[in-house]
Amino acid sequence: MPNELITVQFGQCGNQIGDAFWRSLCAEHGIAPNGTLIKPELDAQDLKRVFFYQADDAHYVPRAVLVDLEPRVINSIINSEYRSFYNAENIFQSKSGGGAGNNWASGYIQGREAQEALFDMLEREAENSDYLEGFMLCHSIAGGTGSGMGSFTLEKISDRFPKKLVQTYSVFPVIRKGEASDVVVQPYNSILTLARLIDHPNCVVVLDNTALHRIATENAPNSISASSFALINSLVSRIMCASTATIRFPGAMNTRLINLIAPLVAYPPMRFIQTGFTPLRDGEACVTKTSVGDVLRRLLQPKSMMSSATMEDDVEHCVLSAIAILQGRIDPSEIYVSLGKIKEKNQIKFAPWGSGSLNITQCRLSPYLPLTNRVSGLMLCNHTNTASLFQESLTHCETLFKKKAYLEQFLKEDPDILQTLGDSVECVREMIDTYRSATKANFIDFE
Ligand SMILES: Nc1nc2c(ncn2[C@@H]2O[C@H](COP(=O)(O)OP(=O)(O)OP(=O)(O)O)[C@@H](O)[C@H]2O)c(=O)[nH]1
Ligand SMILES: [Mg+2]
Repeated sequence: MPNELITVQFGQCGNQIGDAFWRSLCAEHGIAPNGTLIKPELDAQDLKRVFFYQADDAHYVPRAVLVDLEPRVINSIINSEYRSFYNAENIFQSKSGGGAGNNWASGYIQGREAQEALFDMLEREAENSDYLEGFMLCHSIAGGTGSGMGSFTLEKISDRFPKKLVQTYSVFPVIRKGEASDVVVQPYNSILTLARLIDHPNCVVVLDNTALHRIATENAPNSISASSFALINSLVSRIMCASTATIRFPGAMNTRLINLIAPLVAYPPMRFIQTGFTPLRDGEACVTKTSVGDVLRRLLQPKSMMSSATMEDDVEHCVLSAIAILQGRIDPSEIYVSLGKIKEKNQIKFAPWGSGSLNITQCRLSPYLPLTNRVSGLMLCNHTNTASLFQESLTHCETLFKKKAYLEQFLKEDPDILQTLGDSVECVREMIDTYRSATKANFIDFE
C-alpha cells in the first residue's frame, strides 16, 4: 500500500529548503523540472507516488503546498526552470505581501486569518491521495512566517487531521554563545515555536544552522559560498532525501514513515531528532573505498552530527534511540559484523533505564544517479543533549524577557503575548528538565 506524504513549506527558509529537496527528489526519481520522466523505459522500482501524483497527461506533480507572506522566494521558485512543476493552486501568498517581519505573533495571526484558504489546499491534497500517511512541514523557528504561521498550522493540523502523522524539518538559528542574535527577537520566536513543536508534531528533525554553517565551511573551505544558504541547503536536502529513502525505494525495512518515527520517538515529548551524514564530499569515498564499517565509524563520531548540542557539565547525556540508514552496495554480512564491533566496544552510550540498541536499515540508491559513493549513511539520533540546544535559546530569551526588551512589536499584534511567551518559556524549561532526567537510571520511576 503506498503511503503518501504532503509537504508544506513556510516562509523564506521553508521554501528554500523545500526547493532544494524537490530538486534532489526529482533527480533521484528521474523526473525533469517540467514533471516528465527522463528515462521512461527504466523500471526504477521506486515509489514515486509517496511524494508525487500523476496529472491527466501523466506528468508528475509534487504533493507540495508552498506558503509565504512575502512574494520574493516563491516568485523566484516559480520563475525558475521549475515554473510548471508545482500545482499553481497549491501556492499561498498573502495579499499584502509584507511578510511577518521576524514577528512570531504576526505570523501566527496571519496564519489564523489565512486558515480557510490554506486548509482548503491541504484538504484537497489529502483527498487527492489514496492513503495519506501524513504531513512534512519545512520552516525556520526563528523568523516570523515559518515560526508563527508554522506554529498555527501545526496546532490546526492536529485538530483537522488527528490521525495523520506530522513530521517537521525545523531549522534552528545560528547561536553564538554569549552574543546577541543577528536578529534580536529571534530568541522569542524560537521559544514560542519550540513550545508548539514540543506539543504537536510526532517528530521534529532538527536542522541546526550553527552546525550546518560549520560543516559547510569545513567541507568547502575554498568556496566563497561556503556559508551561503545554497551550500547549507544542499546538506539539508541530503538529510531529507536519505531520511525518506527507505519509503521511496522500499526494501524489507522501514517502508513507511511510522516505522522510522515509532522507534525514534518512543518517549514523547522527547521527539527531537539530530542527524549526521557521511560522506559529505561526493567522490571522496570512492577514493578511500568506503565500507559499511567506515561509514558507521564516522557516523558515530560526535563531529559528524549536524548539531551544535553539547555535553553539559554534571549531566551524563545519552542516546535514547538511533537509526542508521545505509545506502549503496551493501552486503548484509558487513552490517552484522560492524554491529558486533559497535556493541563490543560499547560505542554508543544508551540511556541506563532503556534497552537501547542501534537500528541499521539498508536501502537502495537511485538508479537514475551515477554512483559517487559505494556506501553512504545517515544517522537519526534522539539524544538527551538536545537539552543544551534548548537551554541556549532559553537563556537568550529569558535575558530579553526579564528586561521586557523588544516586546512592543509583539504586543501590537497580540495583547496577550506576554502570557503566551511566559507559558512557552515554562514549557521549554520542562522539556529541558525531562531530557536531563532521562539521563538518570531512575527516570522511569521519576516519570
Ligand atoms: N538553512 C537555512 N536557513 C535559512 C534559510 N533562509 C533563512 N534561514 C534562516 O531562517 C531564519 C529566518 O527565517 P526566515 O525563513 O527568513 O523567515 P520567514 O519565515 O520568512 O519569516 P518573515 O520573513 O519574518 O516573515 C534565520 O535564522 C535564517 O538564518 C535557508 O535557505 N536555509
Ligand atoms: Mg520571509
